[in-house]
Amino acid sequence: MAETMTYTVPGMTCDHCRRAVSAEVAAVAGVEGVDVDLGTKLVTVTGEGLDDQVLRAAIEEAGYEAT
Ligand SMILES: [Cu+2]
Repeated sequence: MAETMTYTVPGMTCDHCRRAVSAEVAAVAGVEGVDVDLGTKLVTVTGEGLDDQVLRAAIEEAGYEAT
């Protein structure tokens, strides 16, 4: 059963940010898709068995903070 997690990441401002966050989050186990909307600062993650703590850590690893 696919699930969706959404995070607000205010620090994302440009395409570089989008790619950095997408790459880190996409590497997390269970993640099947990542969508970054720079307008709303929303990161939407789809996949199976998603772990909130691990996803937040991946966003931080990219250099950003999920609020
Ligand atoms: Cu940027």
